[in-house]
Amino acid sequence: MSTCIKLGALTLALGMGMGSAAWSAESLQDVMKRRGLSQQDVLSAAKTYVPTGKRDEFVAFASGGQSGQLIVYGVPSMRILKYVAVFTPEPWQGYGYDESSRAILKAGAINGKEITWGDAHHPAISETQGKYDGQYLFINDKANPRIAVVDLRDFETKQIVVNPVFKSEHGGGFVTPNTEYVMEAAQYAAPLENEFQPLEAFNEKYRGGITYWKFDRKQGRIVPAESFSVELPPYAQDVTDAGKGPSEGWSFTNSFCSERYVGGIEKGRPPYEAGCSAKDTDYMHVINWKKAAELVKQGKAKKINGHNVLMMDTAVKEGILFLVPEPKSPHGVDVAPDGKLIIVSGKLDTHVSVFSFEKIMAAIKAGKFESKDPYGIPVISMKDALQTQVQVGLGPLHTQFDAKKCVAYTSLYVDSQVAKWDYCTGKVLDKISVHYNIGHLMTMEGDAVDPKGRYLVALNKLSIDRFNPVGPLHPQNHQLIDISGDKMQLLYDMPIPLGEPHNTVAIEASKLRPGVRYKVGTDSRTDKPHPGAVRAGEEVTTRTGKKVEVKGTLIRSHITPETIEVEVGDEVTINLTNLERAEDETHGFAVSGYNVHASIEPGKTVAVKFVADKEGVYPYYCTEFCSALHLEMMGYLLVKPKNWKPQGTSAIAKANYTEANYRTRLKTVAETQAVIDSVVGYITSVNYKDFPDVVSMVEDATDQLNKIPDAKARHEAAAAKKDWDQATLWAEQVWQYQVKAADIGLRAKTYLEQHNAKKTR
Ligand code: CUK
Ligand code: CUA
Repeated sequence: MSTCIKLGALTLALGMGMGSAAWSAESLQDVMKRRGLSQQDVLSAAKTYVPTGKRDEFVAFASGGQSGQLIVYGVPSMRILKYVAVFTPEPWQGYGYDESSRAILKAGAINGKEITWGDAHHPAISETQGKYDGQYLFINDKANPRIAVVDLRDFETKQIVVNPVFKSEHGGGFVTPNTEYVMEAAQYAAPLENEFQPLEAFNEKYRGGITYWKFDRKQGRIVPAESFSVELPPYAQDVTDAGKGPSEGWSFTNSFCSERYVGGIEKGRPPYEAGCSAKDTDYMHVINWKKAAELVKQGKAKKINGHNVLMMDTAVKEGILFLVPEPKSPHGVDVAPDGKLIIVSGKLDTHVSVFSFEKIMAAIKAGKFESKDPYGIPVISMKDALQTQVQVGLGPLHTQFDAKKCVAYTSLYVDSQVAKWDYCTGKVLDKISVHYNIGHLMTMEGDAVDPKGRYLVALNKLSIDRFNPVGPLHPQNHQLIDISGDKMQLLYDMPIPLGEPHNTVAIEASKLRPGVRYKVGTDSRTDKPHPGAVRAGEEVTTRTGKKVEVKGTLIRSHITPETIEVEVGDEVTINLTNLERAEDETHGFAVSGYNVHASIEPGKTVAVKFVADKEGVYPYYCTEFCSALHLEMMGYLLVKPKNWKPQGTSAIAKANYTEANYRTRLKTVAETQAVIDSVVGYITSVNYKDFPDVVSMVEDATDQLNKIPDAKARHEAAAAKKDWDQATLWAEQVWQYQVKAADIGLRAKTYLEQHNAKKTR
């Protein structure tokens, strides 16, 4: 009988304990020989390998590029931990398939059109005094100018805001040192108003700009009404960075087409690539954002599309906007940890240019400008702003910093190399080849005021021959490099099967403190109590006109309710609360054929909504393998024809259990109780309270055991009435609760044995 087999398995598992590990007889040398590994390979492996049960020192967040997601992985193991759904629906997390997450995506609609993808480039972790604080993460969408907010307490997207004046952006996701603002610089110029203007009016009507999105840390949300933009010339702004330390209050934004070139290869005009690289220099925009914010408060901004824009003439008049020539078609702009230097790479130059903030300020103070641009913006001469230029190699793009003083790393796209150099002495210290065509690069907390060094990840644009071929579309290749010594050492190639990542940020793992459960009844997308939440025993289905609303619950291993009956054409809302407290006890919820899915983590409440527009029978079920009786975590949505009436004698078929069946169940229950008692006996005989993980397992098991009295009362009441069907099944339910408790108890026992728990009695 199935119950006996299951009970047998429990007893067996209990008796076996940990078992003994069977070690391979092969030695390390044997394995090296068999797999053709060098000493260097083995050393690299030892530097990246994180043994089972151990964790990474750093957690990296890579932008998912066109996938519109965020990729989370550990460093140095390079193990992928999660894809966080941001701009794109993601069914596992229910993102875009339940009501609250749909509302987040809907808020990102442009001109009333829902956009279901994004081109995510730059993730940025929130900062306090220029240090990563691990609370929030921001990421931009280049294609549809938007910024998203991810809360690192639960790694969920909480907000998407649409830029009110840009039609394209790129320099987005970067934060000011106390996360007062999230910066978003435009890219391809367009009229700020939502209107048509011919390309002939490019110089007069097309504009760039930079938006400073106000962030309310307490609410964990961007406040659009307190955000503003600074109007900029149509120079194709690019990457942005915030000043820090002495340069705090200022921001720096590149541009790559100060030629204001308009292409048209189909009309016989040279293409953009020729026209936008014709001049020897472009402009770095130097902006005093602190003062800009004050000017906006004083009412000096113009409302465009209901949004505050500080116009160029105001910015010039108030002395908050300056230009500095930089080598043509630059890409990266990176402020050094001390906030004194700004490092710019010209893609078509072999140098990195190191600008001095002090010199820029001196020129501004002295009113020493070489010219004004066509919009009247003062231009500081390059030589007045430049500290030094260092020849690093071909195609320099982005720069990151080391914990070691003055040490920087610059990616060389054309050379497919990383250059390590000293920005104080101007010396190149080392170079390493990467595979291939590196874009961004990342050191640990490498753009904060206190970089951690240790590792560098090269974000390569091409992987070509690095991995097993998987068709013409190749995986991305993130290469892990050890930078702790004088010479850089390549440790690991990591294929990323989602793209294209542009930038990545990594934080010390200890700074992240994500929760394991929500307060019961929480809407995770608003962080507020969910109106559809109910507690155990309060489950209810109500009808208002053609609207049917279910407020139900989930706990191993049943969904309450198990039947939902509606009439064709009804609008159905199903709210479900996960009553579990246990870590990792997520339930999923799907209804056949209605394109809804929810991921409901412990404590969370989620609603799915649809119109039951076709009569029929629709099973619903839990989609996470949550327990031994997971498959039984199911129910039926019955969509009945209009005015349907039951025909003849209708009753659910009886099982015809006997008193003997009931007694057998009771015997099983008693035997299982003995198993539970023995496990409880072991756990309480050791110092289990010293292990928080075990304490929460014990809590979880207790939750299950606490449900037994109710089921027991029911089987006893049914037995008193000689209703053997009900009596047997409620006794079976008692056993189900026992099995779950025993399962958790055994897990706790194994844990304690593996962690050498000590006998206390
Ligand atoms: S970007 Cu792609 S390599 Cu969007 Cu910062 Cu430089
Ligand atoms: Cu809950 Cu499967």
